[in-house]
Amino acid sequence: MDVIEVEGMMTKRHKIHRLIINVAQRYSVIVTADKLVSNFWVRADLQADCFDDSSDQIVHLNPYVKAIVHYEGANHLNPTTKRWADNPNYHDNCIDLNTSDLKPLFLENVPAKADQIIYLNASFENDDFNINRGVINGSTYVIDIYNPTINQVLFENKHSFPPNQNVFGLFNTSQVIDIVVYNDDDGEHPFHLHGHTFWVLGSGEVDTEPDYSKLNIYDPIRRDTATIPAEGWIVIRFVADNPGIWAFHCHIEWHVEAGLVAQFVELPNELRELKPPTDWKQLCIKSPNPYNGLKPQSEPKIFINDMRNIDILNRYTLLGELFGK
Ligand SMILES: [Cu+2]
Repeated sequence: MDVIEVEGMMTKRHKIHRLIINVAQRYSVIVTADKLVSNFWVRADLQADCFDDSSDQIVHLNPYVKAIVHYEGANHLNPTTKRWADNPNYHDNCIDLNTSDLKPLFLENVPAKADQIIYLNASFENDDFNINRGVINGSTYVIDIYNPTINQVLFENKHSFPPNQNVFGLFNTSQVIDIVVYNDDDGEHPFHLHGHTFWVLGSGEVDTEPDYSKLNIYDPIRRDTATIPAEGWIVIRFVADNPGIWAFHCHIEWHVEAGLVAQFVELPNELRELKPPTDWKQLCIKSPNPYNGLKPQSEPKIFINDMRNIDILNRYTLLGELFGK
């Protein structure tokens, strides 16, 4: 099969027989059905080695998912095709498809240098309550459902934000921004940027360092989700020309809840000029809070996707404030 598109960017055809894809990433491929009439296995293997060692659910999970490609006129028996024999160790590398193999179909004018470089260190650490939290530059993001950053910018004209909002970039003018992320964690993280696609100028695995003279600014691919290898790094570039408050976060969903989130405030003056209705503010103030900030009496279960779960986050915030975090 040939890769032809990565997250909205058309690429030159690149032949593969195994597509490595991480959470939130998207590719388009063309499969050429040119074999003799028969049945063929299609395999989707979860790379269990990329999971946290402590996640015992792997034991109960079948990491090999199969389907059948059936040519018209073939029999209705199971295929007998075998998996590809090459690269038997690919499971050990929780990394993206080699970006140097992927080339844009149409060459782009990538800005030659950045106006601003933002350095982010991502890690996981236990907090004072022994809860494992995602941390960026020493700070874990705590969601503020009552007064989110966009409301603070729109309705309060704020230029500085509470430390736990992890606002690591405030771009008042349209600039070329480089984000250099060091992953201090021993697990990989697929980072996703809202509001933009970014050029992937380079990335590296453990025991390597970014070298600006070796980054690809000639023909990098542009995408919106890129894997930062375990204890590795990535350098991405984008033009901050889109008014908004944009999250840059690991797309493993519980890592978001755990706080592995950065925010960028982009062109706040232009954002305010959009003059959104002030009713927006009420949407957040009216968020349900059945406990009124008090300790819950008996609520043993956490219901994922249930509004009560949001309140548990809020409770965490309250505890954090009480203990002066
Ligand atoms: Cu993550």
